[in-house]
Amino acid sequence: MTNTDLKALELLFQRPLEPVFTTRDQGKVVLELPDSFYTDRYRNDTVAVSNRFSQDVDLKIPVQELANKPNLDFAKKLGRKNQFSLFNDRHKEIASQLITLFMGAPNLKQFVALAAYTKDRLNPVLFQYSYAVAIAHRPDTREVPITNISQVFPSNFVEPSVFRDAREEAAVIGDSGERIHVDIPRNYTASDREDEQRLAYFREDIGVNSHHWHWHLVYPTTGPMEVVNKDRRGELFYYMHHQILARYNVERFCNNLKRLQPLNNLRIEVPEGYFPKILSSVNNRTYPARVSNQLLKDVDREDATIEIGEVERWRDRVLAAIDQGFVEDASGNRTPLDDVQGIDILGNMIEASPVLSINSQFYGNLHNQGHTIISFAHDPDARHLEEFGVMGDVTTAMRDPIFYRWHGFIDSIFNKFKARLDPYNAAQLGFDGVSVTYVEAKIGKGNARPNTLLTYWQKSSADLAAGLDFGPSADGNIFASFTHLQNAPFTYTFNVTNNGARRTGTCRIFICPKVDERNQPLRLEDQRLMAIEMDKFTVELLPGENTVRRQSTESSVAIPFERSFRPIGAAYQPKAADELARFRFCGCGWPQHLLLPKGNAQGMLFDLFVMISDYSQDSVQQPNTPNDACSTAYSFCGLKDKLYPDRRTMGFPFDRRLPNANLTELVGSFQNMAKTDLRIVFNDRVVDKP
Ligand code: CUO
Repeated sequence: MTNTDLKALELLFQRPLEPVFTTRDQGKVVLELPDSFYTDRYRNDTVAVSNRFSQDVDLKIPVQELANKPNLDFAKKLGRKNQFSLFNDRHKEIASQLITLFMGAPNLKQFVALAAYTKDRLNPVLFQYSYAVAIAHRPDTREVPITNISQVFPSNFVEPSVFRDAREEAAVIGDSGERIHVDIPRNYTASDREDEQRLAYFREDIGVNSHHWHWHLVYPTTGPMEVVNKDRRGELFYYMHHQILARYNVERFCNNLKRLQPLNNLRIEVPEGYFPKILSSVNNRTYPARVSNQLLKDVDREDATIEIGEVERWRDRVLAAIDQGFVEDASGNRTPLDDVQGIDILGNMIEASPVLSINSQFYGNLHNQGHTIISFAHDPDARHLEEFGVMGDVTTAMRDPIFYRWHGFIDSIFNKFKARLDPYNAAQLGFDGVSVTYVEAKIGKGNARPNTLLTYWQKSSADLAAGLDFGPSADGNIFASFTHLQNAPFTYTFNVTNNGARRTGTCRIFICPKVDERNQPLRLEDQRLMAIEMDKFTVELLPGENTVRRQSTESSVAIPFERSFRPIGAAYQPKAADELARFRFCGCGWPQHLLLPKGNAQGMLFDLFVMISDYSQDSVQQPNTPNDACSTAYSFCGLKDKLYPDRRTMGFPFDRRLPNANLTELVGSFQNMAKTDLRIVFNDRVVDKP
């Protein structure tokens, strides 16, 4: 990146707790601040401090004086050492004002100045979130890569003893090339006495949690309208979380656990406890735990108040609206919940976005306040001065088994709405003259058995240096190794006959579990709700026979490992323009290493389903905006500054009831669909990342 202002912006993601005047990029770069930017603590020492940190740097980036210093009183309620929650109304309001302030900076230099000035005066998590939202949405910061949250706040993602090891390694071994990779232990949150621990590899995966953070960053609920009001955002809230649940349920089957129980009763004890053990870097305390069999309570604290009864009232109103088939705004105007707009209206209303909800006074704030009640279950009236648990924070919520139970309940509301719509009919499902005659998924190029896919453990490493505040700075990266599920890359091959002129179709690939945890066959209705989207892409069909090939690594739901965990620093940035464009990623996307569920040792059985739908019913007329390099995971994340690129409702064709009794019949009735049995075999060994 040549422009030093863009460089400065990238640097502000590093070392979130350190003052802005300290060095960044492994001690190589420093921002030169106007004296008036120094906080009171350092105001009398500006010369000494800036001299100290500007020795031995390669680059000094001057920061402009601010035309007007902003009044930051609106953020005072959230202290620098408090936890920040996107589910908390007051915090969201503060973030909204800060995002508006950042978006309003008149040019790049003033944005850099504003960010540099505010960073040391605000809660660090609030700053990093609002700052990243602004970077993702300002037209002049398109080139700035958003540093992965697991690298900005690594303590939210990994077991804390690793930081002691990392600091020791960095302090003792000067040359970063000689340092060993410190090991992040796995399976450290509970023993196997806790059945839910079988899913820890999924819930506590770094890529899963950083995806979730990034999704909520791209789709905030508050802020300026141009940031919040995105095409089909309410529907995507439903769909992205619905897919997480489908995957979670399937993952449970793979581990001999039964389907999750939606948390539809807030008045009985919650059997699942969770002891996260991770540290919050803002206050250096562990996130509070929730004991087993905790009863949820009304929350009555200075930083949050919510009664369970209120959440239940909102739930009942939302369900009544679904049963009636319409919603009402504050003036009593009715909007029907139809098969196109309905799900989007419900998504924004249930999540809820106060600025997009059709009537937030009446339908309330159901999903967010559920997070709040659960996250304060251990200290609902703050008598113990504890902050919220992991459910209060989008970077950590997916670690807790209860996340899936709460979202399972939210998902059941959306599914109820979808079940009220007519089943898809032949005109919607079919594609005349197009037939899929062969389906296969196969590992590698050699003689692998078709339709047998493989998962295993892999040991990889991520660089934690950017987030190690007050750690060693002048000498390079600090790598931590961690073990995660991985799948052997594979290729899909489909033969498609086109009995007409050249035309375009959309290829939609899903895997549906065939059996439950007891190996019992699932009904189509269950398969439909647990169908996992694997990929979606456009295909050109020539007249006659066509062979469609697609790599698993090209999936429209996932992003590659390297995008989630790229090392920090100029040395790691590609130089060529096209590579740089690809590198300018958005970190939103399901981690490629969890594209496949784990399967099991015997080989877990799935239906691999493929459908070629009629592109003339799928296509979207895009506004004329520049191409975007973050398009890889568009099924889950949409496209930056563009419309969602598929006109069908998300999850099509499995988002609504289907006209057949089972999947075999469905595929038999529509030539443009096909399926085959697929086995996913899990091999219980750890392989080092090549
Ligand atoms: Cu993503 Cu509840 O919406 O955590």
